[in-house]
Amino acid sequence: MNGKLIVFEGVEGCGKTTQIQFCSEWLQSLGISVLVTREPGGTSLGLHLRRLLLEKSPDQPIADRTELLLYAADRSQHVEEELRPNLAAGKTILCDRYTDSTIAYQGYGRGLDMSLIGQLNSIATNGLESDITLWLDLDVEVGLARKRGTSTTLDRIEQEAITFHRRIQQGYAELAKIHPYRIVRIDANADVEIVHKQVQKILIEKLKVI
Ligand code: T5A
Repeated sequence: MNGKLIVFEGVEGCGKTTQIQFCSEWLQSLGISVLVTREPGGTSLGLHLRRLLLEKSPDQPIADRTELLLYAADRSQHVEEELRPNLAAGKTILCDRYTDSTIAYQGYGRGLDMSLIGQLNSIATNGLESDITLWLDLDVEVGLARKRGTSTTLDRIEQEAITFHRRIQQGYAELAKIHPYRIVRIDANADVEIVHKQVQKILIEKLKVI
């Protein structure tokens, strides 16, 4: 594959969407062909799954393993319909969340079996890994406060207990230790422009984008 898959990860409100927008504009200004996408919801089918996953329905709670399977279904469709064809066409893909989200949220957060998650990630991606994953490291309280500042309602997962979000944060820290070459930590507490400079530096150093 000629293109590059750059994934942004982190807890709720850590600034992924903001940084992906900045990064996309920067890369395009360099003449690089960019695709911005996300999980869940990077395809038409995925948009339906995203709604099922994130809308809060107190009468119909989603079982943890069902949730895991829905994220895997979203990813499988996304990889086949968007990621592989665009990588083959040489695009640089900026993806909001990928396999590490499932390990962090359904593994560390929900406590589901890690080997089961590994198997499902492998089936859903058919072996497609990111070229680099940028982990925007931010305290969960700060991220949730940012979300509350901009939106009147929180989605099903954002409404989970703070202990759930802390386990996810811990999960990302452990994943970054386990995969030091693929996952790069970025301090997401800084101003938007400073975080963007860190993103630029890492992409220049590690992916030689310029
Ligand atoms: N999920 C997903 C799983 O459980 N398993 C999986 O396998 C996958 C793929 C997705 C949900 O699904 C879960 C994780 C999530 O709960 P989502 O709506 O895509 O849901 O939620 P998030 O990915 O968390 O995206 P958010 O929009 O909530 O957060 P972002 O994109 O990280 O943050 P952003 O850029 O929107 O910024 C939030 C606010 O902070 C401000 C922004 O202006 C905005 O107001 N901000 C800053 N403020 C100060 N300083 C900075 N540096 C700032 N950067 C941004």
